[in-house]
Amino acid sequence: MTQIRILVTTDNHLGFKEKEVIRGEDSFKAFEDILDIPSREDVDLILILGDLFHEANTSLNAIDKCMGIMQQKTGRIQHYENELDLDTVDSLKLDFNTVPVVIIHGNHDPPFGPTKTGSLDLLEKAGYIKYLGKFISYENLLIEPFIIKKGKVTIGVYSLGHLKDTLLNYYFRENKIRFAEVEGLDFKILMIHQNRFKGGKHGCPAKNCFDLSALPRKFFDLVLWGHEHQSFREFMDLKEFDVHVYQPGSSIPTSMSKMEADEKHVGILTFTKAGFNLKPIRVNFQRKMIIEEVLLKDIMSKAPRQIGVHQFIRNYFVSKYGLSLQTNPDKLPLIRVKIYLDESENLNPYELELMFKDYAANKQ
Ligand SMILES: [Mn+2]
Repeated sequence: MTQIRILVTTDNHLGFKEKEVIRGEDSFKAFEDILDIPSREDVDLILILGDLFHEANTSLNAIDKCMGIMQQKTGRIQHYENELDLDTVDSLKLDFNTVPVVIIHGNHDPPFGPTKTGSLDLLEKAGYIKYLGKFISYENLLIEPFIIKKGKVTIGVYSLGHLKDTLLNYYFRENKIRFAEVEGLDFKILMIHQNRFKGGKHGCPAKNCFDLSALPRKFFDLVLWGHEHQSFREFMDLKEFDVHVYQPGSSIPTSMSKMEADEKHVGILTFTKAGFNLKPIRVNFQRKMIIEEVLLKDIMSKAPRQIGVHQFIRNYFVSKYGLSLQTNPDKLPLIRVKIYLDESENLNPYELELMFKDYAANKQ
């Protein structure tokens, strides 16, 4: 039975904190781990849902490292138009062991300037990726699917690179964006990179987000959602919108929050003529993230008199989380501790930062 196996990843944020000594390589290490998966898992194709790069004005370092990793792991492929026939993909390969990579841009790596050029255009010209979802105008836009075929299975991938949520909602509301109906598709999927509605007071979103009800009803079998960093291991069944969503989440954390502290995953979607399923895979390279809030009063009640308050706070967290001095800086965790003080209490933040210097990968 024919199977199409697709690795889905997003928000790799290559170049994030690239100037820092300890975690400058984190984004590249996680990406390298992810691109090692296809050789183990018999993957036909990789989809990246935006924010491959952390900066639109991508540094040469980030582009160079990204190309270096792709050269080794996914290789290059000849230019292909609107269809990729996986049965004949071998004839398109420019390098040994190539896995095609299909991508949209996110809010961090959009095309910009008068010529609307971005780093993804560079990668595409070099043969490393197929770049979808970039449009010059959204006035009366008919989005055609990118067709992926293998044996008897045909998937239509509709793509929409990041656009401001309010603007995108406006275009949909005014019926300016439509999706082309194509005969013979077994599955229709949509790749987007937007804020997702996560509830709010009286059904009103707390911040701008893409209005899912704008999508045509029962049109898509699956929406692949980039931009949201929380990593999910299962499909979300959004009943009110009649759609299944898969949100792999970012491959590295770019903020110190509880939502980002969870383990990071990518997913492998397996399509057969009969349906599809998801296998989450943990990203190998990831730092432990410790986030805690304490009242100074509470922890100091256990402190012996002769020890300084800053030192005591450090010792408290060192023993609570089993922190240790590491010979391998990759093993250092990310630490964010909030300490609440009474009016009578005082702490020196610089002194505290110094105390944790050798125990944490992050500077602030
Ligand atoms: Mn984003």
